[in-house]
Amino acid sequence: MVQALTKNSNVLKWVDEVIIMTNPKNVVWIDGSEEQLKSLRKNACETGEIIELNQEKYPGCYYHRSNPNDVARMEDRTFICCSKEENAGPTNNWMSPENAYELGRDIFNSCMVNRTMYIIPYSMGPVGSPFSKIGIEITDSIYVVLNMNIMTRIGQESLDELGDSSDFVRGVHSKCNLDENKRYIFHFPEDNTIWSCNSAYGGNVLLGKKCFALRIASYQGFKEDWMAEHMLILGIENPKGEVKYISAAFPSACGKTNLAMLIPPEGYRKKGYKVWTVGDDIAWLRIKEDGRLWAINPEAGFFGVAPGTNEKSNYNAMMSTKKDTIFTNVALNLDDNTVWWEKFDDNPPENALDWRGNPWNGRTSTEKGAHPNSRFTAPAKNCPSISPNWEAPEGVPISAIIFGGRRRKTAPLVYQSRDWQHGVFVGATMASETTAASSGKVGVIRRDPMAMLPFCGYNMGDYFGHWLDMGKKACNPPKIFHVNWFRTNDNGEFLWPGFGENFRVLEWIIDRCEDLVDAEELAIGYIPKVNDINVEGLNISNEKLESLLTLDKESWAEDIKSIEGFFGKFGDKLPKELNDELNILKNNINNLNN
Ligand code: GTP
Ligand code: SPV
Ligand code: MN
Repeated sequence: MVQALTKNSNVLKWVDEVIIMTNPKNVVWIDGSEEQLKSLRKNACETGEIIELNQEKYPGCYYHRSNPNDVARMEDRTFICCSKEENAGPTNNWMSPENAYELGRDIFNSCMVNRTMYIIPYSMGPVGSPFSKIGIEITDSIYVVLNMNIMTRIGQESLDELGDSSDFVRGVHSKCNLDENKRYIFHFPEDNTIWSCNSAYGGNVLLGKKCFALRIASYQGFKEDWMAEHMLILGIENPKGEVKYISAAFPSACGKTNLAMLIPPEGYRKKGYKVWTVGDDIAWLRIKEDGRLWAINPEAGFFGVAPGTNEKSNYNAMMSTKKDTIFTNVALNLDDNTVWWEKFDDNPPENALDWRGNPWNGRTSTEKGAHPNSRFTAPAKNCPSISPNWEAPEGVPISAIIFGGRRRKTAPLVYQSRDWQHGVFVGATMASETTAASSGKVGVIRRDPMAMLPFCGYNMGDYFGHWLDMGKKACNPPKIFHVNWFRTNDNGEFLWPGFGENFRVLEWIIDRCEDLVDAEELAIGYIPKVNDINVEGLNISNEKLESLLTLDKESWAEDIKSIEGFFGKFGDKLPKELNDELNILKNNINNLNN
């Protein structure tokens, strides 16, 4: 028997159960040492699971291709397994814990014969922070170990932090045979347990991320008075050196990483403005004695969308990937053993392999070299804009919360909610076009409350109630805004330049929080006066800006119908306050005269 890294009997008993179920050839406890990681990398290179990249250009970097049937989260295979179906709610797939455990046991049965089992203890959040939580993931994938090492804090420290406690999230993952028909991601919020089988990709298998830090943690937060949200966290430093923090919830592949690492336009930089990155995907928030919401980033790395990322669009993300990074499903340049993806630069490689591993010529091929959901896993500490407070155990105080999605029309560039309750309504009625981050059709508008539709571990009606409650408990809650970088003209072109220029909108948001700028109160909330968005140095006509800020009665009326349909699903679970807000919106839109 291998030497365990802990004497915690809760851990040892559970590990034994999983060993009996999966029957591995070897068992390895991950202690987090560089020596152990080195030998795992070597091993994975020998089997072809990962490929070592050009170590001069990309020191410490590796390349991985997942099975072509396994390249994104699978929402239709993701289940919340709580005892009562009602508690999973109308937006989640539900399976009873008995059935899910039985099905899972069947699939896991002896699935690790001839394989090595890795036991990864990890902390979500800086080890020792009062916000942080411990998880243990058991997996048969070295790729998972190496990614978890970047995305979380793994190893002995986390076990030491856990001590004798039974308060840890139990994750079991096996690639099994990557059989799509037997692929399941089961969450048991009542047991702090996650079982994932037949996948080896991203959010399905890095169990600390979406499975724990959102689905399980959202339920823990509901029970324990805190919040787990699909949000980036950033700090804006003004020329006086004061930093205000903002968190923002956008659905998958809708711009969180980009906004979190934004570089302000030149005019602002010259004046001394700066953006600091705290997190790019997940925030855990708690109310402190000062009545404010404080947030930590529970992760330690970025699992970012590769295509579209380049030195112009997101310099800080590009720099984050220059060392100790794993690239998944991008193109492999065979000439110099480096990576490439769409919009990486204007110089696609001619002698390359695409994300499927087929020969690919970037100059002549009509196919994409990288999968649209190809990703980099990069350590947060590599990021040039990483905040000096990104690991502060007490978190950072949040001044504003921003919701946003991809909307061709309807939602204006930016607006502010009238108060917390209205802000919760704005979040609860968010909608966005689907993206390649999840399998299924891309570009379809769906309602995605707080960008949490695929990630809420309990009934979303109760989740809305929890949001309302938290606003009542915090005597100084953040102001709530909504943005839309994706409005288009009749030709389908984006009206707003986006990316770094989004800073102009953040400035208005911060000024609103400080009462430094006026606004117009319209049907949906407070909208900027056209002259209050600073467009200095930006080539955008007043006409265009006005069109970004207008409300179209017809499309809002349509949206209201869709909201009514969506809210209808929740029955009694929908908080009355949200219906009140819907009625206000209906009245206001009815009274619009365009
Ligand atoms: P997940 O990691 O899936 O949660 O995604 P994310 O929300 O972090 O999205 P990310 O920042 O990776 O952006 C996804 C896509 O949106 C990329 O292709 C970007 O190029 C594009 N994008 C991001 N910001 C903007 C913007 O301001 N304007 C426009 N037009 N596109 C943007
Ligand atoms: C997302 O889809 O929102 C992601 C990528 O951040 S994954 O980790 O696959 O969920
Ligand atoms: Mn995400």
